[in-house]
Amino acid sequence: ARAVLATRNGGKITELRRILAEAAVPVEIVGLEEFPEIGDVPETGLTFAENALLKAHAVARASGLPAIADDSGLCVDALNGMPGIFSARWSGTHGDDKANLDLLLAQVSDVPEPHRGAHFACAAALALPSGEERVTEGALRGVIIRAPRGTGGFGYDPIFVPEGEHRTTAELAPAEKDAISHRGRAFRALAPILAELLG
Ligand code: ITT
Repeated sequence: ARAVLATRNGGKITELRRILAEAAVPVEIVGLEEFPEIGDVPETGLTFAENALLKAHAVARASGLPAIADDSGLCVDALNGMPGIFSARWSGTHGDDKANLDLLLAQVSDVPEPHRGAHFACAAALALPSGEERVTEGALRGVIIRAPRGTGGFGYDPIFVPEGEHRTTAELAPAEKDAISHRGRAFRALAPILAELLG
């Protein structure tokens, strides 16, 4: 069966293709670039799960194919869980990873080490053209460091060190990040559902 990956975030696309291939999901993944007529989906939900489902349903409806979406972000304890669902546009410019990361670092510059906890969260959604839906979630706890390190991953990876690690998620090998990441966890939980409903 074929399914559309309902995201325009290049970092996510790379990771999702890798995670789904590793999980041996019996589904052919098609990119959104095959559907240029599908515009951006307004993310008006209040949670990662709501937004992932909104994106998946909009793309399933418009494409006529099952759609898989990811809504994710970084929740910082000292910022009461922000940027959270606003992570992609925290600086005001959607998708400007560098500006988002710099603003976040400035906002926690006065926060002492014991209070620099945070987690990445990911909701993985599947929607069928029939309206049927499933959603799974994953998280990764860690801390926000003071200066960026590493070139892997995307987004806030250079300033996030997972619990029990000394490297940032931008310093991990791709397979190491997938093994522990919010996205790896959410999509490995979705994999058997994809196999059951689409396989
Ligand atoms: P789509 O809606 O097209 O999928 P988007 O970038 O707008 O793309 P989100 O609203 O889910 O998607 O925002 C996700 C943001 O959260 C992303 O831009 C990063 O800033 C951050 N983020 C999510 N997962 C991350 C990860 O694994 N590492 C670093 N930052 C991450």
